[in-house]
Amino acid sequence: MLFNEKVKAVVDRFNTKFSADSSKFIFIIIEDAIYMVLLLISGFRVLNAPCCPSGENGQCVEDKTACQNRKEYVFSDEFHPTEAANQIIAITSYNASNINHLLHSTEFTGIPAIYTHSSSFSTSITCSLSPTSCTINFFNLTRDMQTSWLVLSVFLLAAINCMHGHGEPQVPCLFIFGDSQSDSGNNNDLPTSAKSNYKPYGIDFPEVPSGRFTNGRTAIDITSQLLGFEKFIPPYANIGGSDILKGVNYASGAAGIRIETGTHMGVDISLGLQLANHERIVSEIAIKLGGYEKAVKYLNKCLYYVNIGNNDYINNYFLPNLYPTSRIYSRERYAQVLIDQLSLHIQGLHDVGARKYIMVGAGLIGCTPNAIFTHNESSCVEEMNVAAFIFNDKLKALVDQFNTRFSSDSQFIFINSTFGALDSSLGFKVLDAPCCPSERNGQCVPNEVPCQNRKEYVFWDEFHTTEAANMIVAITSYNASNEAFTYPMDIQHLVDHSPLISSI
Ligand SMILES: *[C@@H]1O[C@H](CO)[C@@H](O)[C@H](O)[C@H]1NC(C)=O
Ligand SMILES: *[C@@H]1O[C@H](CO)[C@@H](O)[C@H](O)[C@H]1NC(C)=O
Ligand SMILES: *[C@@H]1O[C@H](CO)[C@@H](O)[C@H](O)[C@H]1NC(C)=O
Ligand SMILES: *[C@@H]1O[C@H](CO)[C@@H](O)[C@H](O)[C@H]1NC(C)=O
Ligand SMILES: CC(=O)N[C@H]1CO[C@H](CO)[C@@H](O)[C@@H]1O
Repeated sequence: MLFNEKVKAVVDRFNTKFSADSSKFIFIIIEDAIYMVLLLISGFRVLNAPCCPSGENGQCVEDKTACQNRKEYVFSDEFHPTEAANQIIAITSYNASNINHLLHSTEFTGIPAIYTHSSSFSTSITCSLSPTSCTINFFNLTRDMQTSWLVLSVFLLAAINCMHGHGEPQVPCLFIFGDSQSDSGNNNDLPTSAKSNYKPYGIDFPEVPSGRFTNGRTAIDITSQLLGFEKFIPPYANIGGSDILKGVNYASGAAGIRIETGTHMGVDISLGLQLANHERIVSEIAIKLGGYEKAVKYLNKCLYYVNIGNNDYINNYFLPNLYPTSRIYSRERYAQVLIDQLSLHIQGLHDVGARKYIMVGAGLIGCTPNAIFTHNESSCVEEMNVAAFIFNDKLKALVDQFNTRFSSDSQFIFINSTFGALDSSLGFKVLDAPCCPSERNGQCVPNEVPCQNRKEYVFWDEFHTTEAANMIVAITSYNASNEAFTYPMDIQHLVDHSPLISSI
């Protein structure tokens, strides 16, 4: 930066000195943050790893095969940008107005639709080539653009982290508990119909269909990228050669807090079993680190993401022909039973070192295309949404209770998944129909061609959201200003928060 300032001064000086003979000097600098925003919305996915296997000197190893998806990589080797990244630099250097053009272009992947109506953003971007006041201008958005604002500020944040973090995530490890919203392959080899390792699932994911129940990345995948993890957290079922010290994903499609939830589709891994799997991983970590106490101390620093409960409604309570719970419990009572059981499991997690928790509430389960179709209604099924609201109120209260009880060593946050509509203000056009042709069970029909304009759909299949919707959720959970969405703080602040760690 010091160097750049001096170069700029030299350019000014030469332009004055040689003004008589029509010499002209220009100075090109794109602010890191702006550059990163451009990269992100242009569809780059890998920001801090090289495309080619690189040697000690940072250059490509001779004759090794490079990555296939080169347009998604910013770096070709450990130092040099890819052609795709060069293109962004060249285009914007040639004509700075092209920055605006890029931000509004539909040819690019990413989620540019979000930006189409934030006009004050686009004006401010133009000024970025003289990087002084731009960040201030980002804040000049009207109230009804608040969500876009959140999205923008986080992009910037992610950008800055990527630029300065260089591979070190903001937390050393992330453990994931949940259902199909977070599953990344744990159900692939289970005898169940609740699996998604077939096309068109994963059509926008770099590899083959991995077992994610969406077209691309899940919300927690994106969150992990915002946190600076280079690789996705591996599924428990296929840890392979992964580094379990960075975390494990235990989430299982169809699973719930209750053990019987979702079992009409086959076997799943309910929250209790996910916890048992975690205990096994903790033992392995203890072996690696040389003792249980050392392991617990390490595990204190990790993030624990718990996103479960939707299936206890969708694949239990609201299937009265298959499960008796709705005859046994009122909605109020059922929510309490779920929260009591969740509370016990969290206590178990705390016992093995968990200190920083992200507790995600139930979503608008009455607004899934499946709920609307099967109830033969034209809009959301209110009865289901009300059940989710009751559950969420109790979950938020549980977060308060834990924050009080463990105030000396732990921090819990609650994420309100019913907050904020994913609607046309964010560029979504289809809110109530799935992008992929779906089967009676609500999942995509194998090998059918899905919709082209996937960024305009909230739903991928009849239950699960698209990567575009997941992106909004992840970004707003990461940096939000509204207590109705993240309570009492967002993920970014949770990461920074340091309770008196290391109490065993
Ligand atoms: C610069 O780009 C903008 C938007 O893409 C375009 O309207 C304008 O004509 C271009 N200017 C020049 C000098 O090429
Ligand atoms: C900020 O917004 C106000 C109100 O819309 C507008 O008058 C002003 O010109 C904007 N400032 C910038 C720098 O865009
Ligand atoms: C759905 O509702 C419409 C109008 O109320 C009715 O005509 C139709 O038969 C219903 N379909 C099913 C499958 O229940
Ligand atoms: C979640 O957000 C919705 C919509 O803003 C709000 O009605 C509800 O009270 C919130 N729930 C909690 C538990 O904060
Ligand atoms: C880096 C960044 O964008 N952080 C923002 C997160 O959101 C808060 C408002 O809630 C802003 O003040 C921060 O600047």
